[in-house]
Amino acid sequence: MPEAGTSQAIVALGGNLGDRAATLGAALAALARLPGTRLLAVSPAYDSDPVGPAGQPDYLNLCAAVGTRLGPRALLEAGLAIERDLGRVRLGKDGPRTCDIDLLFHEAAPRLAEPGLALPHPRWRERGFVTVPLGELLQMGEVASCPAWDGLRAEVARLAPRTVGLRPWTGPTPWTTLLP
Ligand code: PH2
Ligand code: MG
Ligand code: MG
Repeated sequence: MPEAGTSQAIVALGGNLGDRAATLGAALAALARLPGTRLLAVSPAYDSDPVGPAGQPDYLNLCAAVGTRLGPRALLEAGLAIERDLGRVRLGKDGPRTCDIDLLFHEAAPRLAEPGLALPHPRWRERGFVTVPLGELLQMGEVASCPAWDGLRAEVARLAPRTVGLRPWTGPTPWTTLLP
């Protein structure tokens, strides 16, 4: 049951430096600890070919849904703070990183265009490492029954599945302990 005053929001996580599964687990744990926030579902994870400058390690990518009382700006800034806490190194556009947390959708702000914050995320359709786990997330638990995502679910289902360069992750998934 959705709680009054809470909205669902969907984030995409990725990283390609250090112990990737441990880092994504720590990022999800930190998201789950935000005020008025709980983790609703985490998609399957994918080991993915890097998009961007050549010569960087493969990424680990997944999508997750939270129920939160935080608005989009507060959630975005909390995600950036978590990236910093996890020792994010920014090595140029599309360069290697320990942890990237991108806010894709927020139920309370279906469309938003502010400096540094556009919703839906303007590039969410462009990359299989987002659209593939997103399609799976939208079928999971409380996310599947959220009417806010009905249009999105239909749109993702119409996209050509872009699984090239994606390999289902068979390594550790420390985030499962965070789930209800
Ligand atoms: N993120 C980027 C650049 N390239 N490639 C993969 N496979 N996964 C990512 O998350 C990713 C990327 C910039 O955010
Ligand atoms: Mg990104
Ligand atoms: Mg980012």
